[in-house]
Amino acid sequence: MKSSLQGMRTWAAGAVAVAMTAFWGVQALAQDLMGQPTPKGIALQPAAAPLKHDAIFFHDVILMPIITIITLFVAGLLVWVIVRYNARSNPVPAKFSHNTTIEVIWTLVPVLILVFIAIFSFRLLFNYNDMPRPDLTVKAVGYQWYWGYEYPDHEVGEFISNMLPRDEAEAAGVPYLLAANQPMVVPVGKTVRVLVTAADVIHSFALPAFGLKTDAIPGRVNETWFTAEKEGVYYGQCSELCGVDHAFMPIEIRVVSQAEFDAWVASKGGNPAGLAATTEAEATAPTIDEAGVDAAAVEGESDEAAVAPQETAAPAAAAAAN
Ligand SMILES: [Cu+2]
Repeated sequence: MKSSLQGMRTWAAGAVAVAMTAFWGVQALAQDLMGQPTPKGIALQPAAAPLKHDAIFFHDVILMPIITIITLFVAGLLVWVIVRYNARSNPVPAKFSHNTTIEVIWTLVPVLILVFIAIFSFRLLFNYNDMPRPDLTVKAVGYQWYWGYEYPDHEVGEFISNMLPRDEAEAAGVPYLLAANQPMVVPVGKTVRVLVTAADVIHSFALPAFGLKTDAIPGRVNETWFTAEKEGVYYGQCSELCGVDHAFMPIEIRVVSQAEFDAWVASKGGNPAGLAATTEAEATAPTIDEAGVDAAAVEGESDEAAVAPQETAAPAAAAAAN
C-alpha cells in the first residue's frame, strides 16, 4: 500500500512534468502569426497590446498549470481507486463513510485555489477598467452586418467598413473573412479609447491580438482601450451572434506611424491636429490662442483667427475643417 502510494506520487510528478514540457514546447515551437489566427495553432494569439500580455500571463502562468495539475491529480486518484479498490483487489470494503480531516482539506484547498486565482483575475479585470489617459478616441458602431468607425477627436465622420469579398481578398493576399475594405487606422504607441455601441442588435467588438472583447449594445456605449505596440495589420471579428451574416463582419485595425496616421486622417477629410490642439488647449491655458491660430493657419485663415485670439481651439479647428 505504502509503496503503491509512493509509486503513484512519482508517476503523478512525472506526468505533470511531461505535460508541462509538452505544453510549453508546443508554444515555443509554433511561430504564431501576428494579428491573425495561425493554422493548427493551439496557443493564444501573440500579444500586441498591454491587456493581451496580461491576459496571456493569466492564462499561461496562472490558469494552465493549475488546470493541468488538478486534472492529472483527479485522473490519478481515479486510476488509483480503480486499480486498488476494485472488488477483486479489495474483497472486504471499509465500512466508514466520513473522514473529517479529509473533508476539511477538500473544502479548504479549493477555496484557497479559487482565492489565489481571484487575486490575478481581479488584477486583470482592473487593468481592463483602468484606461490610461487616451490619446485618441474611435467610435465603433456595429450594424447588421458591418462596422462603422468614427473619429470624433479628428473630425472624421463615420465611414463603413465592409468585409473584403473573397476574390478581392485572394487577389490582395489577405485573409478572407478577416480583411475589410476600410480598416480602422490608428497610430502606433498611442492609447486608443474605443467607444463601442450598436445600431440594431447586439454585436461584439473583439480583436484577439489586443485582448479586446466588448459588447456592442444598441442604446448603450461601452468603452475599451488598447495601445498597439507595433505597426501592422490586426484582425478581429464580431463575436456576438448577430444574424445571418454574423461571420462576415470582420474588424481590421491597421497600426501605422503617426505621420501615416495624420496623412490618413487628412485623406478622410479630418483634422490631423484636432486632438493635439484640443489636448494642448485643455492642458495649458496660454496655448489656447496659439492652438487656435495654428489650426486656422493650416487652412490659410490665420488673419481672421489672429484678430480673434479669444476663440478657443475647438471652434477654430471646426472652422478650419469647413
Ligand atoms: Cu455582429
